[in-house]
Amino acid sequence: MRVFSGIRPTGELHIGNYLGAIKQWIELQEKTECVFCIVDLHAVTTPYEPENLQANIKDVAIAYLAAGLNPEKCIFFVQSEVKEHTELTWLLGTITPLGDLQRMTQFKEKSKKHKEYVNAGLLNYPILMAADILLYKTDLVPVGKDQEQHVELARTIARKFNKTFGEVFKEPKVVLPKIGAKIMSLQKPAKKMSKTDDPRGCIGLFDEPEEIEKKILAAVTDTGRAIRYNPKLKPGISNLLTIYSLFSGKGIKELERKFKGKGYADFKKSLAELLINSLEPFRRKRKELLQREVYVKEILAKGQKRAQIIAQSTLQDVKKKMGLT
Ligand code: AQP
Repeated sequence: MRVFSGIRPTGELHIGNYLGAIKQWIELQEKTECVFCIVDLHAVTTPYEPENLQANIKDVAIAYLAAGLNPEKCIFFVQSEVKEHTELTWLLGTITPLGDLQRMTQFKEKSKKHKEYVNAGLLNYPILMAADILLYKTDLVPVGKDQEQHVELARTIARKFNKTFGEVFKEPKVVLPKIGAKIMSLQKPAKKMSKTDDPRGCIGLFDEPEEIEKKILAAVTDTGRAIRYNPKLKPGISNLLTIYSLFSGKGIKELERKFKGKGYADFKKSLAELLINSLEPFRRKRKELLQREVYVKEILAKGQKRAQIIAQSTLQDVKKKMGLT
């Protein structure tokens, strides 16, 4: 069984990225072969500052390590350093119907958000993601809910390639966490927590205690007083309960009982304390790693070499089947 997943270096990672994706990765690296990528080529499909990109890549590498990825147990590397990703993207593009790309939710949402930046790269994003996944003959793709549709498309592309040219790819399966697949913004609980949205709606993995407290106390709640899980009627409190449950390991029902008769302020204070304590080891580890730039670079270089061996072999098969060699 091989696992593949990635994160865009578009800003500080948040607890949504952690609960939706990284937390599963950490469990999976103990059980099976894992390949994790910093997907910088995906990051340039939305507006970005070229002068900050290298620093953002380094930040994500440090975040991966600080959150618990173990380079002895998984491969991790920077996407643009393994050229096979872009070559396979081109080849897969020739069998991907335009209509499939145009109906992708993320394309529609990001096109609406960045009206001045609706580029062919944004449209082709899912083909690059399919190439990322299929190059490693991946079985499982642990991601948050927002990426499920893209993994579905990767399956469709794999099937079509195998049928047209002969068997090369596996059909990858998405792995979503049972809870936490979509952590919502603290300010707009109808929208997902996102790196590039309102920073007040998002708890960074390395936020300082004062910031965490301020953001949680200012989180939008709902009418009424009860701490009850009901995403339709009480989206704000339900999102906070989900976060509480995932960081404490306590079930939602247990938390409802614990906070019965208490108000939102008590609940939020307790959640802020829990998050400050839970994220403390991440902050500490990150501070250490910031001093070890050479070590981080070596890990990425080693990851690149290991990833490339697999990627080259798959691309060779693909080109042979397509009559290109
Ligand atoms: N709110 C979320 N809840 C659960 N999972 C989430 N993920 C993202 N947001 C949430 C998961 O994190 C992984 C990495 O995401 P990404 O960086 O590749 O891109 P994204 O989905 O576009 O994340 P952001 O934070 O919203 O970034 P920006 O603002 O740059 O667009 C994925 O597995 C994703 O599902």
